[in-house]
Formats: sequence, structure tokens, C-alpha cells
Amino acid sequence: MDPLKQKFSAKSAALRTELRALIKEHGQLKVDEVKLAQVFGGARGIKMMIWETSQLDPVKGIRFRGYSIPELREQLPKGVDGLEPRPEGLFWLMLVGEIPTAEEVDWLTDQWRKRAEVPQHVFKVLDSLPADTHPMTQFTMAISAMQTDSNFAQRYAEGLSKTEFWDPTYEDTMNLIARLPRVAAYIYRRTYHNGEHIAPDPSLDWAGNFAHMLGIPGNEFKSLMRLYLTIHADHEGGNASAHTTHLVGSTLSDVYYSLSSGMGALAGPLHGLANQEVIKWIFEMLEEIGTKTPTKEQIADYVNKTLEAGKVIPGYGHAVLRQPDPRFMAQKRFAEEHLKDSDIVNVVWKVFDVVPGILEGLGKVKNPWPNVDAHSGAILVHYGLTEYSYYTVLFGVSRALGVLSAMCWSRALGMPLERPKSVTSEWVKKVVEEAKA
Ligand code: HAX
Repeated sequence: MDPLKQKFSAKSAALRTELRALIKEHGQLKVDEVKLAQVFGGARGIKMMIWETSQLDPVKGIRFRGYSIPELREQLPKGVDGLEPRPEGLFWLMLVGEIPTAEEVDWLTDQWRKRAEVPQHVFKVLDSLPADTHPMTQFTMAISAMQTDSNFAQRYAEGLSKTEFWDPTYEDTMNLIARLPRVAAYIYRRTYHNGEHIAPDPSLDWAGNFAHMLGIPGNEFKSLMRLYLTIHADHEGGNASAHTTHLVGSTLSDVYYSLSSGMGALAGPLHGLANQEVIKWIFEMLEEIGTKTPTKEQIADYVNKTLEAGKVIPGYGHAVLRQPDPRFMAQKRFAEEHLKDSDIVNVVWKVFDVVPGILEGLGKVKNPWPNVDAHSGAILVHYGLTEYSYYTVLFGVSRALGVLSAMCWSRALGMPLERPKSVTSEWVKKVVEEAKA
């Protein structure tokens, strides 16, 4: 058994035993109460699932196994330039709860390299789609097409004991994550570069090789990809892409079905697609104002116009966060170090100065601060990745790390089919009448 799998097996077996005893003894303990507003309000805040890999605090932001993003940057093994953490390290941390050594991360890089070969039929599926198919459609279809290789589906069909479910899930997870950069780069090159594909470079790490296959030159972009693919990986379990992956996985669908479903959720404009919407909104603003360097007053006017048209300001607000998103701040830090003089980056910073005050003034927005998607597009544009319809695919490659390591845990802990209760509005009215009486 490989060293990561061995560690995961030991840790998950121990937690499973501990949790079984805990639920047996304390299963009836009340941990939450649900208000009618939450039933109608997208289930905000209701505690209803277990997610080991990260936790979100409304004020402090995301913690991956207890570590903040700046702490990850300090403690996780970095890329060759010594600047940004390698996402492999975050995957290791999320899966087994320990910061890996540089040797352990090297091992994982090598594992993913060995598992990276994508079956030829996946490319054929992609090539059969019209070239202007949205990249997220291509991405979900490619992930589904790889399901033919599912270890879990095969072993389940052969007859697999419940206690073994985690094992082929781990294998599928490792294979799928290893292949995603190749698939995602293929989508990019076929959609925007006449299908001129770039062969993988086996000397590079997972994120560096992805940057290389995209065809964006330079070590700085590789460094950005390490940061990008680390910070987008996980945001606890309740967000739409994570929750969808979890829900589908709870039926014992394999990781391919589960992740492609999760990517369908990520493709919505209120979730991951917001990263394309932000830069599209900025480009439209610059076009309308007729400058690359708008003033704060001009930006404020455009923000008000967007709101008057009944639209949201993309990249602002969050269902849980109540402070600027640490993932936004991490990208701002990167941009301050590398791109201080970029016009488009400066527009993002000016928007950051202007928008929160205006949203606060509306009196209804619970979080006027920027989220992760408010910054990423401008940095990508600076490096030449201007095709914003592609941005959510980058997010998706990263998100796979979190939702699939979490799925290994769900399988190992023996999490059941997810099936919350729905009610009709008639039922609600009756309950309200009874409460009044
Ligand atoms: N611009 C304008 N109005 C906003 C707003 C924004 N950025 N954010 C929230 N509001 C409005 C809501 O539309 C809602 O208005 P109504 O009552 O008229 O319907 C009101 O403020 C209260 O909403 P909320 O409770 O503060 O926010 P929600 O939890 O309902 O929604 C969203 C959270 C992220 C969906 C929301 O803030 C939004 O639409 N933001 C813009 C889209 C975006 O950036 N999405 C990405 C979020 C991060 C993410 O998942 N990335 O992948």
C-alpha cells in the first residue's frame, strides 16, 4: 500500500471507530435549531453534514485543517522558485491532516505524474463538441467520459464490502486529480488555440505542468498557478460545488459522476462562474467609460448603474463570509509583489475601494466585501490568459482537490445516503397557524 494511502487508512479507521461510539452515546444531542427563514433561505447556516478537510469562519475565513492561507504559504513545501505552496501539499494535508515534508510532496507529484495518462476516447469526446461549447460543459463531459476507468464502479460491480469502499475511492481520486490538468489544458488549447496542444513536461510539478500545457510562458505564471490551485481547493462542505459532489457521492456514485455533478454547480454565476462574470463586468465598464484607468467616481457611477439594472456586483458578497475573503487577499498580496503597475489589477483595487461602501448603503447585503472571484481574472488577463469563459475550469481543477479528498473521508467514515426532508408551503402555513393558536 502506498504511504499516503496507508496513513489515510490508519487515520480514517481510528476516527470511524471513535465516531461510531460517539454517535451511539450522544446521537440524540441537539446541535442546531432550524428557523422558517432558513428553510426558505437556501438552508443558510444549518448544520447537516460532516466535512473534515476545511472549515469556514465568517470573520476569519477559510482554515484548511486549522491552517490559514498565510500559514499554508509558510509551511507547505513550495515550487522550485521557493515562492508559492504546491497544491500537492494541500491535498496531503486535507487527506491526512498533517503538513507533508518536501519528500512526501515530491512523492505525490511523482504519483500524479505516473497516473496522468488520459484515455484517448476522452479527447475524442471533446473533439466531437462544437468549438464554441462553453469550457465548463467540456470539462464536465470530459470528467464523465473518464468514468469508464472507475475503479470503484468496477469493484462495486464485482461485489465490494462496505468497509472497503474508501479504497477504490482513493484510487479514483488520485487518478482523476492526476488527469485533470491534461484534460483542462486540452480544452483550453482546442477552444482558443486551434487545437495546437502542448505535451506534458514530466520535469514539472502538478501546477507547473498545467501552466506549461496551457501555453502561458514564464515561471511567474507557474507560481501563480500554484497559488491559484491551492487557494481555490476547498471552502468547507456547504458550498454548492462541494455539497453537490458530496450529495451525488452519497448515493455511491463514483468520483467521476460526483465531480462532474459538482462542476455543474460550480458553473453557476452565483458560484464559480462569478470569476468570468467579474472580468466581463470590468471589461464592459472600461469599454463604456472609454479608459483603462477609470477614476473611483467613474467606477461608483458604473456600480450604481449595474445595481439600478437589477443585477448583482459580481465578486462581492458571500453566503457565509462577513469580511474580505482571505483568498482575495492572497491574490492581492501576489499582485502587489508581482504586478503593482498593471492597469487591470489597479482597476480591481479601485473597485475594492468603491464597492463595499455602496453595497453597505443598500442596507440588505450581508457581506459587502470581495470574495475569491473579485481578483483572479485581472491577474490571469495580465499574464495573457484573457479568455474569461475558461476561468471556471481553473477553479474546477483546484476544487477537485478538496471535494475528492473529502469524498475519501465520507466513504471511509461510512457516511449514508444524504436525504434531508422537504415540506410544502401548505405544511408551512399549517405549522404557522398552529403556532399562532
Ligand atoms: N451585489 C448586489 N446585491 C447583492 C450582492 C452583490 N454582490 N450580494 C448580495 N446582494 C443582495 C442579494 O441579491 C439579496 O438581495 P434580495 O434580497 O433583493 O434578493 C440581498 O443582497 C441579501 O443577500 P445576502 O444574504 O447578502 O447574500 P446571499 O447569501 O443570498 O448570496 C451571493 C450570496 C454570493 C450569492 C451573493 O452575495 C451574490 O450574488 N454575489 C455576487 C455573485 C458572486 O460573486 N458569487 C460568487 C460567490 C463566491 C463563490 O461561491 N465563488 O465561487
